[in-house]
Amino acid sequence: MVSRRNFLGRSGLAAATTMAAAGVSKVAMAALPEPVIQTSADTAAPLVPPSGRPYNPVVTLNGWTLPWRMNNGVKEFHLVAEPVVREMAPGFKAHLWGYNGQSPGPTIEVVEGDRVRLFVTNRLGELTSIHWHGQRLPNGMDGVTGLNQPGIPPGKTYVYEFVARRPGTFMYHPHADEMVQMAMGMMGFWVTHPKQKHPLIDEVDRDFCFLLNAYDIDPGSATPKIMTMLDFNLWTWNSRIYPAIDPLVVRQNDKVRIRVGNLTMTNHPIHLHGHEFLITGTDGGPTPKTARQYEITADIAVGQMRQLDFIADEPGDWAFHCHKSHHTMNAMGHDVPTMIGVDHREVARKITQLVPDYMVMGERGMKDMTEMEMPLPDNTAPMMAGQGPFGAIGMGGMFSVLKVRADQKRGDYSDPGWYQHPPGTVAYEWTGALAEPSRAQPPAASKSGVEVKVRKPAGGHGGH
Ligand SMILES: [Cu+2]
Repeated sequence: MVSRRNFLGRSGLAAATTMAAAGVSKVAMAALPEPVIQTSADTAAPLVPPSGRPYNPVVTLNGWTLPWRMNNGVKEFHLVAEPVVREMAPGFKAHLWGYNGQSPGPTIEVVEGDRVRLFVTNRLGELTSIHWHGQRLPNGMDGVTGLNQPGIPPGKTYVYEFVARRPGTFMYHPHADEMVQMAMGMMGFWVTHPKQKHPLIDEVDRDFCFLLNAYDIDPGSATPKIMTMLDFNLWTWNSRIYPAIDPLVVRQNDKVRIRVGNLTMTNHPIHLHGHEFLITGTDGGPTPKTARQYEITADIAVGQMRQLDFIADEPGDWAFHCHKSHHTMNAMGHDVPTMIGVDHREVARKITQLVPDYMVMGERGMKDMTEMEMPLPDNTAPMMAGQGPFGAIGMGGMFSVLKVRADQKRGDYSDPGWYQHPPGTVAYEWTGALAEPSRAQPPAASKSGVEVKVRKPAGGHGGH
C-alpha cells in the first residue's frame, strides 16, 4: 500500500492539520485518512484543535499530537505501526519500533464524549494490535490479541471505534508479542479532555505529558536487547535521555499540569524541586479532592499514570527527575567497579606503559566522569552530562529542568536560557576560619582491630 507521507517539522504541523480539517470529497472520506508522519524529535507546539469541541491542548515532551479528520462527527486517526529511527540524544540514534515515524507514537487528544475511529496499519514483520490502556470501551475494541481480536497481520489495517467516555490520562500500546514490541518502543500517550467545566479537573495554563520508558542498547549498537528484564542501561522520557530531554518552560504563577505514564519494567519516583504538587488524577480518573495530599515525589508504578498539578510560583531552574539515582545515568555507567578510596597510582603507572590511553576511573567518586573527554564508541551517549551555568550537571537519563520565569510570555515554550539568580541568593564558599569539629570518642569499636581509612583526595584536579 502506498500512502503519501507528510514530512513535518514544527511549523508543518499546523498546515497538515488545516489540510486534514478542510473539506474533502465523499470519495476521499470513504477512504482511510492519510497517515501523518513526524520526522523530528523536537517538542512540537501544542496542537490547537481545528475541529470538534475546543480544549486546552497538551505539550508532549519531545513529541507531538496526531492530527485527525472529522468524518460525519467521528474523529478519525491513522496510526501506522512501523520500524523507526529515534534520536535519543544528538549523535545517538536508536532503531526502534513505533508509530508514524517516532517512538513513542504521537499523543492522541480527544474530548469526553467524542466518537473516535482509529485506523491501525501494521508495517511490522509480525502481528500487532493496540490496547487502549484505561479506556471504557466495547470488549471487542480492547485490543488483546487472541482474546478480543485476531492480531493485525503485517500489511493489514484494522479499525477500532469507541466513544471516549471518561476524561483523563491514558496510554496505548500493543497487546501482541508485547514483551518484544514494548521493549522496542511501541507505546503512546492519550489524553481525553473534559467536555465542560469539571469539578475535579481544573483548567491549567500549561499541560505537559510524557511516558517513562527504558531500553537496553549496548554502546555502539542501535537496536534494544529485547530479552532484558530489569537491567536496562537507558532510562528515558519519551525515548530521550538528559540533556536531550527538553526543559519544561513555564511562566511564573502558571497553573501547571504534568501527566506521566509508566511503561517500563519498574517503578519510578518522579521528584520535583522547589514546589509541592497535588496528584489530581490517576489511571482511575480524577482524584476526589478529599483524597489529595501535597507531595514532592510521585511513585509511579508500572502501568500507572499520574497527573501532577501545581502553581509554579518559585522562579528558577528546578530539577525534575526520577529519584532512583541509577535512572539519571546513561549507558556506559553500569558495570564499573567501585574504586572510591583506592590509590591506584602505581597500578595506573604500570598499565600506562602498556596502554597509553588508560584512564583511572572513579577513585574520588564518579563525578570526574562528567568532566572527562572519554572516547566513546560511535552511537551512544556519555554516562552523565549536561553543562549548567556552574559547571557539569552530571546527570543523564530521566532528568529535566522546570524553568519558571516571570517574563516568559503566555503560551511561549521557548527555552529562556539559564536562570539569572538575584545577587546574594546562590550558595557560596565560606572563606573564614574553620574550627576543627569536636567528635565523640568512638565506642570500643577497635575491638575487631579493623580500621577503615579513606585517602583524602589530593587537591589540584578539576573542581569547577
Ligand atoms: Cu526511575
